[in-house]
Amino acid sequence: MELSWFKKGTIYQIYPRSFNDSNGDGIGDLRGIIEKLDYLQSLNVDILWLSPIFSSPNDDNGYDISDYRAIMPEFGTMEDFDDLLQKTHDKGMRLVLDLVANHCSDEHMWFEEAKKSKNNPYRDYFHWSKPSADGGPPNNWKSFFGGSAWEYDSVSGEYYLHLFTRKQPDLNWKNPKVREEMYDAMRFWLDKGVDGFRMDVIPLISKQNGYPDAPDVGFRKIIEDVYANGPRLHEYLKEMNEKVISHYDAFSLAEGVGINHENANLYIDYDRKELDMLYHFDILECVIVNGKFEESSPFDLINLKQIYKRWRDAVHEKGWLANAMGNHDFARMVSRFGDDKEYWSASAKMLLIMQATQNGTLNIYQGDEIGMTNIILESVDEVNDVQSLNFYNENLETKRYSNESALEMINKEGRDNARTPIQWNDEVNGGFSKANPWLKVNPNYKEINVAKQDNDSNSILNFYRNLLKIRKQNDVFVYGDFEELEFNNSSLYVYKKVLSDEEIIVLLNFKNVKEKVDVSEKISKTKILINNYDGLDIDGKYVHLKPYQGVILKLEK
Ligand code: TEU
Ligand code: CA
Repeated sequence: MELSWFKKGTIYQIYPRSFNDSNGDGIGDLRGIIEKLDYLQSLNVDILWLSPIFSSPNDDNGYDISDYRAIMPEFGTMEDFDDLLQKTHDKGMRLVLDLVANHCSDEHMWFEEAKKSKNNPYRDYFHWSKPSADGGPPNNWKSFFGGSAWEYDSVSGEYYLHLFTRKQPDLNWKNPKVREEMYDAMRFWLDKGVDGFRMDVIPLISKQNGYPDAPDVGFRKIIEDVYANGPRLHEYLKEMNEKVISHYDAFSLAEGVGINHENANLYIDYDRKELDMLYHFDILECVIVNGKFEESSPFDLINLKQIYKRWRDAVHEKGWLANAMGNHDFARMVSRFGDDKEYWSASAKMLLIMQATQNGTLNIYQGDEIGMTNIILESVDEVNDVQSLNFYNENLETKRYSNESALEMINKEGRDNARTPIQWNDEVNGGFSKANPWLKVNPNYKEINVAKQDNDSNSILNFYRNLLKIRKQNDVFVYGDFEELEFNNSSLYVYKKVLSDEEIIVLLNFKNVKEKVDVSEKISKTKILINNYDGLDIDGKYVHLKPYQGVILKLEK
């Protein structure tokens, strides 16, 4: 097994807009991140991943890039970036950027040129198609953010493809010039010393020939079968690896939209030399049936265990996964999978124990280390996220739900939940900014903030610090073989990890009541390595776990 720095390292995702505002304009920025590097180092994380920091009109908060080699002025300057990179490295951490290669902004020079005429040299940088016979869009493809994926261009009488918003035209990867442009942009950052890329919706870059209609199946299935995994995808990924990534000590992390456990190895099998790792959507979407703001299913622990198992079995020794339960696209982890009220602290810690002991690179999203929770937006005027707004506006027309229900759904699942400013202290705006922030601060900042938890040895924050440190010292967390115990237990997740003579046993209670399990024999020669409560209640042959209790036991030699 190849032991690379990115396997053992913990990734911490920063959403720069919401992280820390250094100049008082209400928007987080690069200097703001520099100010917090000591804090980040104190977390014992190793790799910082920045959501897009490039020039952008911010239709989708930076995921619509208008210049791949320029820093968004709101975030700072290139000097600020160079300084951030240098200081991150000085502290022994790595920095990775977000590569949005599937689409750019409609305000990118390429698109501005392309729409001038059918003969423009940039025309073929994008996907254009004639209207269908009735004058409508060329096919039935839907955008991820609602409505048709095609937008009419009156100048040429053709439609262009945008799988996301109409301000995010999809790039045509069939065009070798597009590929070279993207590789050059990657080299530009890698030459500066950047340590890799998280690759936004990378499975979507190759489109089906002739743009055939999608079958009438759920949206998730359409993504897998039609939008992702296109005919030339792996050729492009190999080329990207061969021409760019392989020349640097840098990794590629795919956002695994549309990747399932059956085709995952095509992306990450070491021998194929395409991508280094991926994070899939099965955990992130385990309660989502077809798509966000639609029907959802209740959380089911056995289902979660099955997902982890089938991915473990599928990629075992062939490739590597990253593990995430939250990011800027989903509601807050503790609100979705834990209990953000009575057992807030215990459940946030328990969820970390689970992720830190699963196979794969641990991926943490900003704010989860202090247990930040979902926010309640009081009216649609407070909503920022384009996905949520599109859903709301579409619903105004279809009237499928009442406006109140639509807002409730946004509050439950919407992306703004994860994007509220980081709560640094109990001062105005949670210490994020002196000015009115671009997105409302969660009013619970007086109770939940970094400063308060910094001084509390029992806090979620100090639990993260401690667990991440222990993880670094115990290779079994990362490389151990996973052995499931009590698989059919729907309240408790119990497993063992073994690496030669190192062994840990993990006991996790996913219920808000006490649960018992008979593992006394197995744990007789162990000592507690980490525990989110004081003490472990062992009575005869049973171990009793408190609500959301999580414990890691280590076999004593
Ligand atoms: O996300 C792609 C993606 O699949 C998400 O749109 C996801 O389906 C959705 O948020 C969950 O309901 C990436 C970025 O992470 C996201 O922020 C961007 O909006 C999107 O690509 C377009 O670049
Ligand atoms: Ca700022």
